[in-house]
Amino acid sequence: MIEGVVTKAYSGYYYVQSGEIIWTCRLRGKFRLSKQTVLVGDRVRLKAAEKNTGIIYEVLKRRNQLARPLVANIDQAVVVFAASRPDPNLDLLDRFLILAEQATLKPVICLNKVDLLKDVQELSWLAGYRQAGYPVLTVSTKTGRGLEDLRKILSGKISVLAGPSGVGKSSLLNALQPELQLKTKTVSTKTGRGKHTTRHVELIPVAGGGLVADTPGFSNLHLPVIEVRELVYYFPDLAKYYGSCRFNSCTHHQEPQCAVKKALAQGEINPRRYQSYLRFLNELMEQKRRY
Ligand SMILES: Nc1nc2c(ncn2[C@@H]2O[C@H](COP(=O)(O)OP(=O)(O)OP(=O)(O)O)[C@@H](O)[C@H]2O)c(=O)[nH]1
Ligand SMILES: [Mg+2]
Ligand SMILES: [Zn+2]
Repeated sequence: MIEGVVTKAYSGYYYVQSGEIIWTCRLRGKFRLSKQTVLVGDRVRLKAAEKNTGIIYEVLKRRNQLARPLVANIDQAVVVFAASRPDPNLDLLDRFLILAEQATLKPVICLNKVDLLKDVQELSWLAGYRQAGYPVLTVSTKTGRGLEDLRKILSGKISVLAGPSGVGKSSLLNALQPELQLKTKTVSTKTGRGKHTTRHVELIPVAGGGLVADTPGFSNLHLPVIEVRELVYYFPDLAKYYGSCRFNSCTHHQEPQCAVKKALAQGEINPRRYQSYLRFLNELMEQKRRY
């Protein structure tokens, strides 16, 4: 048996990298029966057939699994937004951070297209994420700014580039490795949105070691099923305080002597992040009422 990593899954075929060879594989029949899914990033065992084709017999235990984009065994999630065209959707960013925390991934925030700004300092919301402890990169494929930082972050790890359509995920990989020639498309001038150019998740080797997944953009994210009282754990900037709330059952909304609200009042928590927390709290309560 040969062991390798699934780098792409496409109309019933699985591409498995083992050393220098990419094996084009089908699944053994029992997978279809057991409905077990095979994801990009999965480590698998395959039996070789002719001309670098094979049959996948076994999927090894997953270390983690990210819900959107759907990938397994990732070391790091880099969430990409554009400074402009399309404008950053911070609600979507906060949702993605929750999905990443749920998969026990440490997210890195990458703001691309900073060449479209007069001054990065004007983005006060970025500081809120730095304050929350997330690493933030400001980059541009047009000017080359920050690309070395991105290269360093990707090197030697298995990473996923996630984010809305049109923010420049594929462009960033092309800028780091021009030989990739990944397809990119201009953002629609009418709607200001991307055109969903990348259609499949694909793990790509990074020069100097590591793999990075280019992925299709998303425009909405559902919150995972989380207990209302546990939501705070997914906000590291709020979670620092909740241990000192008066009530164990505190949801940090209307309860008296809430340490989170006290920190907010003292300017230690970014108000925008707290608003996201309340919005998601509401959404989880709605979810619970419906089911
Ligand atoms: N001004 C500017 N434009 C950029 C930059 N990076 C990418 N673009 C443009 O943004 C558009 C979208 O880029 P893509 O790389 O296709 O975006 P994507 O995130 O891969 O989009 P999907 O594959 O649809 O998810 C292209 O027209 C790029 O030329 C940048 O740093 N500055
Ligand atoms: Mg793309
Ligand atoms: Zn509280």
